Amino acid sequence: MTRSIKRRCTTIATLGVTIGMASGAAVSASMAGSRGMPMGTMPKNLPKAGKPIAFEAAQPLIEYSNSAGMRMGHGRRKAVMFEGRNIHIVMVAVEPGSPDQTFEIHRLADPVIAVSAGAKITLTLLNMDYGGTMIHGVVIGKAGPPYKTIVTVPVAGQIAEIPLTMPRTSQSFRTSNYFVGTTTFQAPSSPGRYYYFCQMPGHAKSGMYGQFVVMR
Ligand SMILES: [Cu+2]
Repeated sequence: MTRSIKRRCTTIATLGVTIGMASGAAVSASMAGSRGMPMGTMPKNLPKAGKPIAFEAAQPLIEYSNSAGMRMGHGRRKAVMFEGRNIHIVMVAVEPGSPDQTFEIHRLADPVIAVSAGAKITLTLLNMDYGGTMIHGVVIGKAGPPYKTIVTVPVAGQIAEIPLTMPRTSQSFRTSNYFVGTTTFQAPSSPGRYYYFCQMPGHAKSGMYGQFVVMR
């Protein structure tokens, strides 16, 4: 085992403990399975908030979301880890085929997101949902479940917020336009557990949230 792989396994084992994974061995095995995955390229010019984009413009964001970071874990113990000082995360709100009121990364619904402490993070939300009330945003802070119907923001320990974004404009995915929100923030300098959730009334309460873990 090379030193860099050993270091990485240690990091992941630490994270595994943090998020309650069964064993270091299981974590290492799942890590091995995700190595060498092709990674999408982050589009250079992000769409402006409130300006709808076409399906063709949404595609690169979806591809990036499905490939960036290291996917770990199985079943309910699912996580996507982002290492480094400069991190770009794209979350999709209700990717096609996903359950209602969920966030997707790597097509995992509401995975644990793990980032390096102190990293500069650009977080982008692409809303692929459809329907009048399927408005979604993201808040990251210390406030965890259970959530009330209305979660007043800012919450305790809030570190990031993407304002509510509108649902896609038509039933058909190909002819629809999509709304995107982006924010940039710095991850806390010390390890800790935070939560990301949707601030649209009722959504976090219905399960639209996940853990946001700051690693060493
Ligand atoms: Cu929502």
